[in-house]
Amino acid sequence: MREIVIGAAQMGPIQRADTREAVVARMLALLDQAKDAGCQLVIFPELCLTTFFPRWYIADQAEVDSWFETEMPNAATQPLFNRARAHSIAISIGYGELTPDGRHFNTQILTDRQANIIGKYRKIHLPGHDEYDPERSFQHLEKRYFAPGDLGFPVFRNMDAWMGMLICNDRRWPEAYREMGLQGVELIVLGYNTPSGNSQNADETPEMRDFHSDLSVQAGAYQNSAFVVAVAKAGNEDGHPLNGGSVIVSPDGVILQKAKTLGDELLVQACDMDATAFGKASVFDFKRHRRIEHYGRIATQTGVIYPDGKEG
Ligand code: ING
Repeated sequence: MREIVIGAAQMGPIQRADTREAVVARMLALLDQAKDAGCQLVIFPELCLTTFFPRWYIADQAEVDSWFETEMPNAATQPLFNRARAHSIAISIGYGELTPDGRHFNTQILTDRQANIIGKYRKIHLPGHDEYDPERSFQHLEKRYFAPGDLGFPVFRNMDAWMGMLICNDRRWPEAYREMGLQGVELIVLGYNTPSGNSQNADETPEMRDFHSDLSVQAGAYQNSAFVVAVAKAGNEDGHPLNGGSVIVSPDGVILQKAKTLGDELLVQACDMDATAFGKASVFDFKRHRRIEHYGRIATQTGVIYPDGKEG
């Protein structure tokens, strides 16, 4: 039995005018609540220190950079790391990373229970577009503000388990889970900021987008026999609604906990990492069942090429 009591710390909206200090105060409250609930690991959302700024077209690079962190921890987040260490709680947080050599990433880090950063992931699947798009009801400029991640899909040993991270749109791509599944991952943690509407299809409902989020995460968990914890930043940010619906999903793909509000809300679940073993030794025993000689396209072809040779 390798039980980890996991907290999914969903966060409500962060307004463009909110300070990092005000946000960290909310995160500290969630961390204290997690301590009282017996959590040993707490997951915070994607870009959890700021509003979801890719919804805004920002021409001035200095203003864009103001949404990023140049070091982690830093003055604003050091209290969070200190409290996590005091509570002996490992944390995972998402933030905009500006590297010393000027590269911009949508990043998630993972610590051990002494607040040492033991893992970093940089978002690989960047949705949206890179130029202002007047056709859209709102912008989604992740391809403008972030470079694709350059760290692959690493898996880290933490708390006697194999852990990996994804960020938001990554959860829609089965290849992302499988890259970690092939490293024996037992727990995948991810944060997301998912607009409640589709900027290109006014008919798509928040319920449909919640369905697609759960569908993706449940499939990823089941097909790789791993726990998946998906944590939203939710609610109305400056008039732009984000979906909530954070979930903790079992290696069988079952939703064990799901958030009920669009605010700061902690889900808590004791997860036995040994529960991942049966799936990995039976239906998803990759070594016994996979036939990689037939999977060539997945790793060598980017877009659609029809049988008649025409490109999609
Ligand atoms: N947000 C959304 C997400 O992948 C999106 C963008 C929503 C893409 C729905 C496709 C469909 O959840 C981020 N930040 O990736």
